[in-house]
Amino acid sequence: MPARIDIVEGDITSLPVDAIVNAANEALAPGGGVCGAIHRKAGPELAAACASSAAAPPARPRCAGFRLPARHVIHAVGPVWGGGERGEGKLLADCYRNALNLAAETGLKSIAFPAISTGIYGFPADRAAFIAARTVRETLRQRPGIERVVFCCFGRESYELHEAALAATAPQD
Ligand code: AR6
Repeated sequence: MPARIDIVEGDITSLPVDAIVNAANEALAPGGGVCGAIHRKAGPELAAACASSAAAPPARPRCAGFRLPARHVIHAVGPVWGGGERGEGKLLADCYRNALNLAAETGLKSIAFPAISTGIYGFPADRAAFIAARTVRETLRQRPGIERVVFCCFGRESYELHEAALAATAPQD
């Protein structure tokens, strides 16, 4: 059965899924935005787990969820928007693809994404939603173990952009 792709509007830290994806920074340190919200709700154990995985080569970007309803947190470092000529689109696609691949390789079935890079990192939200929708659809075709992907949108505008992006990338019958 093909995976379900849902869009929800709200706070990703309330979702009881196998993994939520964190829009992280390279140091995997608690920051602002969705990252700050995830760390606050997970508790200090998440920052401690991040510190030890950031220090251990190769970095292991999957942690337990601790006090979150999600079982795991997958850290993805999105690109900082610099005008679009610095490979930002490919880097953003890599975030979605790598997170889904990691989830599939470790047997996770449901995963929720925030709109990576579209806050503090300044990636245009409409382009980002399209890249997210296209990359998730492409990757799911190769990853039958994943049953549900959630785009967790913070606000109505983001919800509508993801709705439009999913419609624009829907497979033709
Ligand atoms: N649930 C879902 N989405 C949220 C939430 C939430 N609780 N809070 C914010 N968003 P951002 P970035 C949305 O800035 O652009 C951090 O400090 C938000 O509206 O969190 O990738 C990190 O540590 C936006 O649509 O991430 C990095 O340093 C989206 O999440 C840096 O910011 C992403 O916004 C990463 O910047």
